[in-house]
Amino acid sequence: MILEQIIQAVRECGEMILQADRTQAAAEIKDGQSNNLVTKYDRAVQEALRDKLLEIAPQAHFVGEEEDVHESIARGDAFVVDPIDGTTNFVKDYKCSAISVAMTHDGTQEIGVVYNPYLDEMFYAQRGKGAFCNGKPIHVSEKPLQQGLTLFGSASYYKELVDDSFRLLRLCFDRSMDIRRSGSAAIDLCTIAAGRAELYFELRLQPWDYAAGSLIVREAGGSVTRVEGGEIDLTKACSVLATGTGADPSFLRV
Ligand code: 2AM
Ligand code: CA
Ligand code: CA
Ligand code: CA
Repeated sequence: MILEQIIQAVRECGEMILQADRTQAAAEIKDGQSNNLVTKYDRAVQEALRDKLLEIAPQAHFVGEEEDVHESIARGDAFVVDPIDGTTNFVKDYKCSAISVAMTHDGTQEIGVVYNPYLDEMFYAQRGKGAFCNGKPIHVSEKPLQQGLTLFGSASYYKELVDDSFRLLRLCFDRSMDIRRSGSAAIDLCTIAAGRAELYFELRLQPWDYAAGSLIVREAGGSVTRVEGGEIDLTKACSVLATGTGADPSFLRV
């Protein structure tokens, strides 16, 4: 079964994150931005994933965050991979990062796997077959936001979005019990999928941040759209809003 094979590959690569030599985790700056980091482990995990995943499905395209050129996922099978989601956390040894792998067919997610090696939590979903964490079915929360938690990503690396992010965050803060910020979009999406929080938003993410997690949320019964409404788009960066069944996010759109 391809799902089990992907899970096995991701689990093995999770071990690379846990075993990383902290003295070797020197961060380089990406795209000339001081808060945009990459380490040799981002590249090493991605290379290991590429080898393992293309052995499982040699016909598939491979799209990874640290890849220089991004192939199209529009036709056929493709893997959309974030080797370490939460690189800043990894560099800080904050112990909140994940591996995110989606498999798509003709541009639609068929399989999503997100692994948090620090908690040994393996989240996965197959389209139409429900969502699971470590073998147990998971479901989103039914609670209204007033009895819930808001998760957000600050999109701090897109300066033009910061004012809007914090304006929306304030709206959520006033309507929920409290707010949380993990630093990993993939973990945030799985936190919604597992019913541990009620609403998550971030104003700009890349496809590898949400390709797997968004399928897991939907298969857990939740909703994933853009913040402004409309479908998320796996071919480019977009905003992401994920909710359980009890949270009404319409206040974010006025
Ligand atoms: P990353 O760690 O894989 O880069 C945090 O708000 C979320 O945004 C993380 O999932 C992080 O993924 C993602 N992100 C995307 N671009 C980023 C950047 N330039 N700097 C920091 N986080 C970024
Ligand atoms: Ca990421
Ligand atoms: Ca990453
Ligand atoms: Ca990154």
